[in-house]
Amino acid sequence: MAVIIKGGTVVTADNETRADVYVEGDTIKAIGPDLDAPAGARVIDAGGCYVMPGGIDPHTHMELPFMGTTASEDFFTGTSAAAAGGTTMIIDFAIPNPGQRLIEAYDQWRSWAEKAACDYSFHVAVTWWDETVHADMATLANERGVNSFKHFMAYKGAIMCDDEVLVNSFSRAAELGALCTVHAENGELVWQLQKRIYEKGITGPEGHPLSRPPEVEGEAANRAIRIAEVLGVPLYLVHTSCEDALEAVTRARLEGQRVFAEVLAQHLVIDDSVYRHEDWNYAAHYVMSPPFRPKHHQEALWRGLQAGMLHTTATDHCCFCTPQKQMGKDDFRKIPNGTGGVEDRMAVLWHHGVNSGKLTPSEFVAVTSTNCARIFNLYPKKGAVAVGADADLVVWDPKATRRISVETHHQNIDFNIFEGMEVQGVPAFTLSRGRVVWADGQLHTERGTGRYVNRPCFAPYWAAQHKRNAAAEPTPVKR
Ligand code: URQ
Ligand code: ZN
Ligand code: ZN
Repeated sequence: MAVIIKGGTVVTADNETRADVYVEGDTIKAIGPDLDAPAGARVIDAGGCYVMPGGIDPHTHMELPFMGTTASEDFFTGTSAAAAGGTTMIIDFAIPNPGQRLIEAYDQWRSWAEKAACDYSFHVAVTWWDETVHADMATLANERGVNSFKHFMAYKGAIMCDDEVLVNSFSRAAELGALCTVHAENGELVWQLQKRIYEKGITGPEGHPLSRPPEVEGEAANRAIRIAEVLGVPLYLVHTSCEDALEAVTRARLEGQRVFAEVLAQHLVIDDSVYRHEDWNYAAHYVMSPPFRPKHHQEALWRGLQAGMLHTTATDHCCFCTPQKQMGKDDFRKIPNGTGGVEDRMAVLWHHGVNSGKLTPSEFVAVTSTNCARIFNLYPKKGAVAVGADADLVVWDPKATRRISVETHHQNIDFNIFEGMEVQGVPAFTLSRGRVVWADGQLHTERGTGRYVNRPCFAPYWAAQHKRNAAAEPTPVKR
């Protein structure tokens, strides 16, 4: 299948150029002014539009088994909704139960993802430790294209890592040339605060943010950063939601430590007033961790994104419908944690980021696609408009408007956290490896056309870094 995208302005993380883009099969074949359309090629008129790399969402949880239920969005509906919003790749998570072989969990998630409609990859969580975990991390890193291992510092009694697991796993990742990622909340503090708040008689969703104040995230962020610093392993903080965690990232980066940080689109525009809504169901739909914060944290997060201390944007798309949220009707601790957003991330960021002047179109491309591709070693296959790159592209119409609503979204959830938000700037066309999967306001996705994407480790670089750290190894005093 050949497609030529004519008359658009190509926007990369580096610049904007008026150019046509010619696609043949899965890849971009030519970029330049006034390209000829070969006979039979589909012609897309991109006049007045931007042509950008398809979005990459580095943080989703399709069909996640969690807190006694399973997320309502599966890999087909979730990647279709992503395509409707201009995202053409997700990085999801294979999360073993404590005691379960990492390889077994990875295989489980791979089988679930075969129905995907756009490309995907997996971070693999380390939720326990013994020699088999040590071995499985090598198999995943060297043979399954996994270069990032996730650690939940929250969720005590379920998938939480203590410092022993963190130190063992971070050390192993350093040897393998892999990246460590963390959900940074002090799980013990959360556990104790939840209990105290519940016993005070606060059982509704308003108890959720009270049990996870910003300090709880700031402590864990700093602890993970310091452990990574001592062990010489690169670190990536997921869903950085508050000033406390951002300050820890900023300090480390200013000292030259290799720390990256992610911010969710929703944490940039939604504040904690949602938890005080009179309707229980409404408030419960915003129960996710870390929670939504007081407004001043959003202003700090926008500054962090502009300053390059936050590198990627994501959604942590983890959907639970109202009946599922009501599992916590009498106890906020039992409300399944998670919100949707994979379809709305790019439009929300364009409207509140580019239209407001906070981000240039190139910076928008960097934080929605290219930085993620570079950090997770996908670039330039992904995250680029370049000859030879995968033809994951979005034709972005900066004038078109949309009112975000559960009535019109393609996500498999009965609520939209951005309900009623008017945005200007939406995808007119989305291509997934050369297939037009979104056009004229209609989805054209097909089950199973998505492919798993290998992400090789950074062994050469990190091995050198590791050797450099090793050079500083102390030697015994001869006595
Ligand atoms: O913690 C996560 O990232 C998963 C379990 C989704 N839920 C959430 O509240 N963020
Ligand atoms: Zn998390
Ligand atoms: Zn998550």
